[in-house]
Amino acid sequence: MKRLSQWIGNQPVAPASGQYLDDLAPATGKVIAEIPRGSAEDVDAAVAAAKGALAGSWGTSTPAERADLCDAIADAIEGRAEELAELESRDCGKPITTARTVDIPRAVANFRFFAGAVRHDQTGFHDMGGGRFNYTLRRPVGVVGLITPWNLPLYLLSWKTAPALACGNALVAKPSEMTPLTADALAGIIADVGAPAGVFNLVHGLGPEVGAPITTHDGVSAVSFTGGTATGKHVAAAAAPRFKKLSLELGGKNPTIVFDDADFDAAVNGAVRAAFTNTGQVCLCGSRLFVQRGIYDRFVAAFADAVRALPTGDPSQPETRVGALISAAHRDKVESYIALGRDEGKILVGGTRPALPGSLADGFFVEPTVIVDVAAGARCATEEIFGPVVTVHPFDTEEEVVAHANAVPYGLAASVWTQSLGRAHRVSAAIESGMVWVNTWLLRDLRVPFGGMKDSGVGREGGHHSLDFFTEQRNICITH
Ligand code: TXE
Repeated sequence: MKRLSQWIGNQPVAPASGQYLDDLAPATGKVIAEIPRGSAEDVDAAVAAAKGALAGSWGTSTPAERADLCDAIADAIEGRAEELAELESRDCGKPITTARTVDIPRAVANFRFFAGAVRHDQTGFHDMGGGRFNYTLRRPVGVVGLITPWNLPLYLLSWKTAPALACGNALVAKPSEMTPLTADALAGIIADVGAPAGVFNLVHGLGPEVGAPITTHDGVSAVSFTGGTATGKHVAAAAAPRFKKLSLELGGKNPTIVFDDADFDAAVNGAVRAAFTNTGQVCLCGSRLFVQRGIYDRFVAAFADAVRALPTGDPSQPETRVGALISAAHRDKVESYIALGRDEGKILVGGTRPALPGSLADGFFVEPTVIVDVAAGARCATEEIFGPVVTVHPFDTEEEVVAHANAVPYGLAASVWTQSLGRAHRVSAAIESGMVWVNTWLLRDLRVPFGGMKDSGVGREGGHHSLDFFTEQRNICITH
């Protein structure tokens, strides 16, 4: 059994508490590792190491040097891609194919992208005439706290680590206690490729015991958090009175909207992908499917057939599309919504646990589930479930479906399927969400603003938005 360490100043160290927590494999329910039960003392040590890095050579590093470091990290992740994909799949219960094709390649891309971003960055120059002008410097924020969830562990940790490092900050990162393995590997990689000690520190442990001390620590100047909306409220309340920069990427209850002029087969495939990628555990998943009345019956039949055909079960098998849920507690939550769906509507597909052989029998699996004949305002259709469950609703008009789309507290993402150019623009502009995909879903360009509105979060990351978040822009006004 692997026992992990904290990583402080490039060294693996034991937690001050001397205590460890179990890390389970969701596909079997078995303990696969022990992780340090971190505490405020470990966070203090990590912040001190980070400050030490900023006071040393890292504090005067150039963008080109930091870009080279990010490229070296990308190369090292790429060199260990298969090993990391297996770790991620085992730790999350996610299909190995998802880990191989989405999680790990994206971690590589994040480091390469932000290496390029700081190499090519330009800052402002404002000429007032008459020998008066302004120029803007970017400077690192300082010590930055990164708090990340369990659904896309390395993907999201690297999405924050890469720009934060490229901008010259020193980091204190806290991965989810449920998925620590690839974060541990990343800390080792960053030390191995020669990052100065203290630039990247990793503190494992529980949210209230490690995450909370990061958000309240006076030495931490900015916090980037991805996780649940309820936790995001705690993080915001802790960070606001201390005037920390804050980026919050929270939950979603995203609509997939299919008009009767859509490319039918593409829309069916897109709606399946949107609902069930990563076993429905992506904040961007389309868990509310609205289908225009003229094609509703035909669409629901084809959609249900496609969902029944999704290979569900052993995450280590390359053909598996739907794996395990992250934990027994999360499966209980998902099943409570399926029970609610049975009362509020009708279960058309799934709704039960799959019968799986051997050690998988103790895993946290639920069949991909489709709920129909349910009001658009029902609880199972408006509250975040974060599992392989989708509700399907007919609609008649654009106005009606936009009203449904906007009638939830969340505003993260949407996908709209139509061949009408005018309708695509009208509906996309009317939906209250940070991102809308038209005739596709989860097609990502790392330059664009990524984030949500309403209860889905505050702030944007991606491209120069990440550079803006992870730097302080300082304007210098000069006359001569
Ligand atoms: O997330 P948490 P959980 C949603 C999804 C899910 C729900 C809860 O609906 O069912 O959130 O998931 C750390 N101060 N999403 O409970 O608790 C925690 O240790 C500081 C959406 O796993 O928000 C972990 O590292 N940090 C989401 C991180 O916060 C705290 C992805 C996220 O955990 C803390 C995951 C505290 N007081 C879940 N308490 C998405 N947007 O993709 C916990 N943490």
